[in-house]
Amino acid sequence: MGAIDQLILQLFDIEAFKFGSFKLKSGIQSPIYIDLRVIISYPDILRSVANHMNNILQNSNVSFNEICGVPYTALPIASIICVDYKRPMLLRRKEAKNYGTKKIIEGKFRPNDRCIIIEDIVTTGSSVIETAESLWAEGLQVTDAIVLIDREQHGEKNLQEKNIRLHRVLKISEVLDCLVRHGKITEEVSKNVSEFIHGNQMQLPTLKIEIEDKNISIPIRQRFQTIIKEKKSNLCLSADLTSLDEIIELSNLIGKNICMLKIHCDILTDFSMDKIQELKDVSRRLNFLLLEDRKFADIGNTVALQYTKGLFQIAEWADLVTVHVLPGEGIVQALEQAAQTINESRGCLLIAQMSSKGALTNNEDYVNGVIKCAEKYSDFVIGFISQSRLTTSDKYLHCTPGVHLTNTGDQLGQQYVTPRQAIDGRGADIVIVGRAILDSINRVKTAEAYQQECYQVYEELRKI
Ligand code: 5BU
Repeated sequence: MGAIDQLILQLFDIEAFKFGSFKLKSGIQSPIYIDLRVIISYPDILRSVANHMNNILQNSNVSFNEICGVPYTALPIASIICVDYKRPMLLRRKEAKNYGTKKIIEGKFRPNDRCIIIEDIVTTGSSVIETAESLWAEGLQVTDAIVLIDREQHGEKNLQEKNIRLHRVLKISEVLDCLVRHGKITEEVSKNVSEFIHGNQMQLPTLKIEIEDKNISIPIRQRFQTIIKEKKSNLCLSADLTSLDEIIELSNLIGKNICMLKIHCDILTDFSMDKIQELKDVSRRLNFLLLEDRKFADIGNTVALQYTKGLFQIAEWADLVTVHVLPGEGIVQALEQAAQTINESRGCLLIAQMSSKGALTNNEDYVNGVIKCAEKYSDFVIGFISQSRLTTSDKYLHCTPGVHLTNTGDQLGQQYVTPRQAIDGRGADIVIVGRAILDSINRVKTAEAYQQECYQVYEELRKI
C-alpha cells in the first residue's frame, strides 16, 4: 500500500473523517466532518503527517527562513517540521494581546525573511490569508503554504489571488477515492460528499476596500476616507529618506499603521520606475495612499509636463500630489486634465498654509483664494495642507505637517506642534509626521505610538 493510502486509512481509523449529516458553523448541513485535532493523540500519525509535508518542501524547492503554524492543529505539525529543518518557528496569535507588546506575530525574524505557512486544512483559505497578511505587515515574504488536506472548495484559487501557492498532502477527492477502494465508505457516500463539495465552492467575500482598490474608477477621496476608518489611522508618514530601497523596507514595516506615505521623489538617489512600482505594490497591499509632496508651483503647461513626464512620471504612481495655488487656478486645471490620461483615480492637496516660520502663505486673502480654487476643482482637490481648519465641509481633508511630540522646531524654520494641538487646536484630519518617527530609535514602535495618539484624539473630537 502506498504511503498516502496508509495515511488516509490511519486518519479514518482515528475518526478524523466522519460521514453522516453534520451542521457546520455556517448552518449548512454537510455529509462529511473533518476533525484533524485528534492527531495530537497519535504521535506516529503526527510524525507521518510532518514527513509528508517535509517531502513536499523538498520536492517543491521552496526556500524559507521561518515556518509559521496556524493555530491550533497545525502548531504541533509545524513544530516538528521546524525541528527537522532546524528552522525557527513563528506563530500568529488569534487575537493581538491587549497588554504588553501587542504583538500579533510571536517569534524572532528579520524583515524580508521568507516564511512558509503550515495549516491542517484549507476550505476557503481565509485562515492562511489572514496569517499571511499579518506576516506581510511585518515585512516578511510569504509565497507558499503547505496543508494536510485541501477540501477543494475554492481555497487554492482564493490563495492564488493573493499570490500564495498552495501545496497539499491530500485532496479531499483523493481521500474519498481511497476510502472507497478500501471499502471504508460506499460509492454513494463518496458521490454525496463530492456533490456537496462541488456545490459549495466558497469564493472569499472580497473586502470592501479590495473592491475599491481594484476598481480604478473609485474616487480617491472615498478611498482615503475608507482607509482612515478601516485602519483606524490618520497618520501620514513623511518618509524623507534619500534611498527608495529604505523607504520600501520601512513601508513594509510601518504600512499597517499609516493611511498615507508622503515622499519627495527628487531627493531619492536610487529612483527608478521599477522601484517606485514596488512601493506602489506595498501601498496597495498594506492599504495606504502615496503622496508625492512635489509642491507644484509653475504655469499650467509646465506642471502638466512635470506631473506626467521626465524621470519621475509622478502621475503614474502618486495617488496624490501637493500643489501651490500661487500661479493661479490654471495650475490645478492643468493637473486635473493631465490626470485624466491615467487609468486610476488621482487627486491633489492644495497648500493653504505652511508650518515654517514666516511663511508668506499664511495670510487671509491667500488662503481664501486657495479655498475658492478647491471649490471650483472639487473633483480633483480632495483637501489641504494647512495649519488651521479652513472650511466646515467634510469634503476636504485637512492635512497638517510640523508635528512632533517632543520637539518644538528645527534650526531651519520648521515649527512643531503636538498631535493633539494639530488635531484639536488646528483642526487636522491627517497628521503628517517625519523626523519624529524617522529619527527615533525604534521607528516601528514610534509609528505605532503616533498612530494611536493621533487616532484617539481624532476619534474623541470628531466622534468617528
Ligand atoms: P518633519 O520631519 O516632520 O519636520 O517633516 C515634515 C514634512 O512635511 C517634510 O517633508 C516637509 O517637506 C513637509 N512640509 C512641512 O513640514 N511643512 C509644510 O508646510 C509643508 C510640507 Br506644505
